[in-house]
Amino acid sequence: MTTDFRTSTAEGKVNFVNVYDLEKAASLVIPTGAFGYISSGAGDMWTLEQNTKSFNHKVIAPGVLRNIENPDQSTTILGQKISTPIIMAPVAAHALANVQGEAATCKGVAESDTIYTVSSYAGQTYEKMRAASGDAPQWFQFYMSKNDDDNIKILDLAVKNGAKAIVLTADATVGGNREIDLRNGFTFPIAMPIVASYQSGVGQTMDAVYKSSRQNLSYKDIEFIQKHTNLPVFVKGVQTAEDAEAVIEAGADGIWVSNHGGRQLDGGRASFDSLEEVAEAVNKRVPIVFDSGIRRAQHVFKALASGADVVAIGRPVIYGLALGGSEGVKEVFDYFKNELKMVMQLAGTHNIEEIKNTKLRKNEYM
Ligand code: PYR
Repeated sequence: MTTDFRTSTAEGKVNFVNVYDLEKAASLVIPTGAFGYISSGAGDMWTLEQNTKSFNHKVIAPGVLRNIENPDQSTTILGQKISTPIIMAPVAAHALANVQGEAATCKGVAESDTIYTVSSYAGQTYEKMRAASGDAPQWFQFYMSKNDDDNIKILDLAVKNGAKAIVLTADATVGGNREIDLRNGFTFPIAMPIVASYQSGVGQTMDAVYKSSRQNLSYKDIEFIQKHTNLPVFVKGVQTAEDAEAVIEAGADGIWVSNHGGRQLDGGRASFDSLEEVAEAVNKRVPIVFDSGIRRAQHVFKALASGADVVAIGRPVIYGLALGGSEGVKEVFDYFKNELKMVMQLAGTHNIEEIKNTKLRKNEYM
């Protein structure tokens, strides 16, 4: 990190009522440029907004008299048992939000007994992240270099550090129109050690960072990653049945439905609106991860009932990190777990399988 960048140093309990309050509080402790980068979306931010609003396109029809005293929200993905169907999404440069950076997030996620996805653009080394997370499960989100020697080195490092899956990010080959970053003149104050062979990070705009990565991604990259890691490969950014079919045909081991948190293609459909179509095409052949727009546990419930096996959250965790370090991160997962327990009870579901088999109804009021 450069010395002139100052951000939160918080560690401890946050005490928030909901994620919207958390975001407001985080905006007061994260410097303007960094908060703009984290919180904003592309262009008019229409897609960013629809990501959360679109959960209202379907409603939950609760079941009653089902003895819902102790619902079980634990689940298994790729053979890994986790305490909740909510995992940590890949997010760049956590030290924008808290000087403790990824290590604190890794600790909070490990204590929440769920999966942490390491970003290619992490601001810390694996040594620091692993020291904080122990051997808790981690996946690695991959932005490919234009150069395959770099790619092999980056994948080797992920394998060496115990990655259980590789997430090939296909929705961010170039930067979205991040107008807030332009207005704030935002550049990264933090280096990116994992991809240092092709990207320094410090002083770079997001656009420059993306341009240094590979634009000509193709179906062949799935096999390339499998061959060099022997690990399952998720393709992240799938939003249509056609793409789901094509990437499964190309050998993908999992699908990650995402529009990159509304940060890329403004005017694109909300991620939740893509999910049912993708899940129907996948037809349980491979697991589905869903992200973009989750702010409440009813959103988690609706995503699972629409075909996701697990969901990933990003910004809410980064706000918890800003306000409370590793404790804040754990508190965000606890918030979602507590709320999901309540939603499961009120909906009359005992476990994740039952949520997945719940038939949501169309919203008749829109
Ligand atoms: C983002 O800014 O959205 C990244 O994925 C790095």
